[in-house]
Amino acid sequence: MPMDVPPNIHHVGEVTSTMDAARQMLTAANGVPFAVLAESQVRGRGTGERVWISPKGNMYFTLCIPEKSVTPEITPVLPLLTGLVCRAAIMSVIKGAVLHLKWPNDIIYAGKKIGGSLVESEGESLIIGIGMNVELAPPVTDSGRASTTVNEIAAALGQPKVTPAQLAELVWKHFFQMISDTALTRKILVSRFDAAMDKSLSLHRRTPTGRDPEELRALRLNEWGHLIVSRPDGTEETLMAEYLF
Ligand code: BT5
Repeated sequence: MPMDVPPNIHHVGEVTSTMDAARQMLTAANGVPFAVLAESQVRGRGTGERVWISPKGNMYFTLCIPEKSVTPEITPVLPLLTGLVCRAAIMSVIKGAVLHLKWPNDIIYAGKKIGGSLVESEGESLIIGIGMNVELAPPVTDSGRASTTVNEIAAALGQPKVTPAQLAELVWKHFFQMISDTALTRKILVSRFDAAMDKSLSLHRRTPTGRDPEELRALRLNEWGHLIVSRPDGTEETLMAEYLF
């Protein structure tokens, strides 16, 4: 995949979810990378069928690429790559902003959530959904972390507002740059994510009804991109697929 794939982004109004909209366009795309950028979603979703609150004003973006565009070594850590891409996109447009990541799929600023990603597949395509709060920080009611927006960071640093379309183009550019980097191994990617993780956050396992009271702290990632956490008693545990608040 060449480094500079020109943006092929379909702008749409309200959709159920850009994941569904992208699936409907897959056959017509015929293996050519494309993305869908929606104004709002009525059934935006997070991982594990959680709700992604999707009012007009934020970025609802789904990128579709042939699975062969990503090396097999990187595919299992695609959520980590996507987080790094989103962080780089925001930091490229808001000078001096320092964003962090929360394993495995959240973009964090000052302890608050700006966005997250969701990786699915269909046939031989990867479908990568990214939600980022650009203008509106919806109140999060399910014991999730408080939210913030890209434009709150811009305002705090005295810089111009960013639009969802501008951010989507930057995500596209950084995504293709990263997957085209032939020097990028899983080990390098994992160590970059590790360096960008906010290790000060108090983490809680999600349970079917809320959150587990045990407070965990991120320590480091192992070479597979799994998270090693410390428990309150100082013991360590490796998490592979758990989702954390
Ligand atoms: C995610 O899931 O963070 C992945 C979000 C992916 C959304 C994009 S938008 C484009 C594409 N189309 C879709 O339908 N989805 C993708 P997860 O880590 O499971 O986080 C979900 C949790 O985040 C919820 O349970 C809430 O606690 C919180 N949340 C929901 N909406 C939020 C928002 N707008 N801002 C901040 N936090 C939010």
